[in-house]
Amino acid sequence: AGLTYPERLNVVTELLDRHVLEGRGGRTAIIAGDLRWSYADLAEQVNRIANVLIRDLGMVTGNRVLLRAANTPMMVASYLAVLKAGGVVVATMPMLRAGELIYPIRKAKIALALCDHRLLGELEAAQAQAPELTRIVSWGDDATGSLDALMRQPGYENFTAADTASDDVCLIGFTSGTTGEPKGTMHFQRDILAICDCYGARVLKADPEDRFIGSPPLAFTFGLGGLVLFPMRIGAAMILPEKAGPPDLIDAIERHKASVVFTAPTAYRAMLDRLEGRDISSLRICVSAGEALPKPTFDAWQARTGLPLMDGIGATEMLHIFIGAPRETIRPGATGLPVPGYEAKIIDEAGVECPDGTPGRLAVRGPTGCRYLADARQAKYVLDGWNVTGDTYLRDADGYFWYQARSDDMIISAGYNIAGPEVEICLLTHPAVAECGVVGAPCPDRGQIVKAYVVLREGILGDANLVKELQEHVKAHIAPYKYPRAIAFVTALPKTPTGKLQRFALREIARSEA
Ligand code: 3UK
Repeated sequence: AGLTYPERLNVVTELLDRHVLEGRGGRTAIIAGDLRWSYADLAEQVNRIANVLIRDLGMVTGNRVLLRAANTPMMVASYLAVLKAGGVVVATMPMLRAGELIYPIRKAKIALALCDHRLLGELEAAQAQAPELTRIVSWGDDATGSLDALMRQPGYENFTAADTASDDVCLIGFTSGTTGEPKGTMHFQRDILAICDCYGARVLKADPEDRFIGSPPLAFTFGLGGLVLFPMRIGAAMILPEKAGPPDLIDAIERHKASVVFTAPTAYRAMLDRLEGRDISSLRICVSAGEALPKPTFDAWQARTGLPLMDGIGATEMLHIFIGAPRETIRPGATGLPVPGYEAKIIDEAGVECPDGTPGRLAVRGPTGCRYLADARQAKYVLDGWNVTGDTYLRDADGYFWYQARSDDMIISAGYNIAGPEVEICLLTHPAVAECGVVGAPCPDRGQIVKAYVVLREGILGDANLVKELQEHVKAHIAPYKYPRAIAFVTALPKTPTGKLQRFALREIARSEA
């Protein structure tokens, strides 16, 4: 994809300052409720924060800075300010508790944090147990010594970008750690441009008049790319709703005429149930990532909006999406093709490439991955430059990649290998089912049985008849041995902070219920 960047590169010069220098400073960068920041406004806020970092807080190039905030304009400005000052961003999900904040602080030895004052409590509680964190500066309450007050100092409106190398580490993204301690994945200044120039330019293909919106937190690289980097690379606007649950997302799409949306399959399903009488016709590009996109969800969204959902698999390790398909080449049910600039392959247990059509482990190589921060697991998950994912996939004869399951989510029942997601997809085609999670439950006879946890649509009662009906539904549509022998009706499913179904938590529940 022709990705050569100069040896010295500060990504904020390219993403932000260039727009101002080239006369696009008046374009809208951020829309948040009634607030509008032009590119010039944003550039000034970034400069002010960068000056505070260097002049008041003693940050030097290469220092790591923890950020803690929801998706707000100040979060965006702080993020870019750390990059412009040559620091390393460690952004944390707003919903993390003190106990979860300690790990990244200690692992990355972070001395300085910037924090929205509304989220200070948990960070201060973490600090009590992580003495490496010596300084927390908050914003939003305009207190003495707050970031707001420091930013207003005279002469702070200009700032010269740190002279960073294109391969200086500039962000550490922590994985959600569903399979052990979180892993810190390190990314370079140039990686940030690379995702814009690969996925953004070649697959997403948005334009400067687009208005981007979505729900993933900016601390999750899915949100960072989709809501901040992709729009900025082309001078488009980002909409940052105060809340980002499905009803708020619909409100904000309608109010601000959003045209590009980034969210997870669950949110698309939840939005579908709430579109009655709403006008979301401003949308033209809808990206789904974070979890497998079931074909029934693709079909329902297309039937309702006329738009295909653009599936894409990404990972914190790779920074963003590395398999997806441009709108004109989408194959419903498949994740897509390697994003230009990336290579993907399917390997067996021995690391040998599988023939087309045979499921195996997905491995990926490209410009943006993958280096872990001080982690012995590098040797296990990065082989010869290939990042070995935890996903089972197959490639068809045309080169499209089809998701099967997380490798540890395969259910083995009476000798049959059953992919939980396949059963979930089938259950989702039943009109009573809103959400579901399918896992293996221990069984003395069969080793495991297929057990489904089902959230029903509003107003539907889960009884023995419905259990029977759902089981018959599965048997009628996929191989009968895959049917869920046990079905439990629940009001909600366990999710990670990044919105993924926690199948391991369901497995625990299934084990305790067995
Ligand atoms: C799963 C998918 C099937 C898959 C992410 C877009 O999700 C992101 O990063 P994480 O590190 O998780 C990675 C894992 O999530 N997954 C993501 N997308 C899909 N599975 N189909 C999909 N479309 O198990 C993968 O290994 O949290 C997504 C952009 C940036 C990201 N960090």
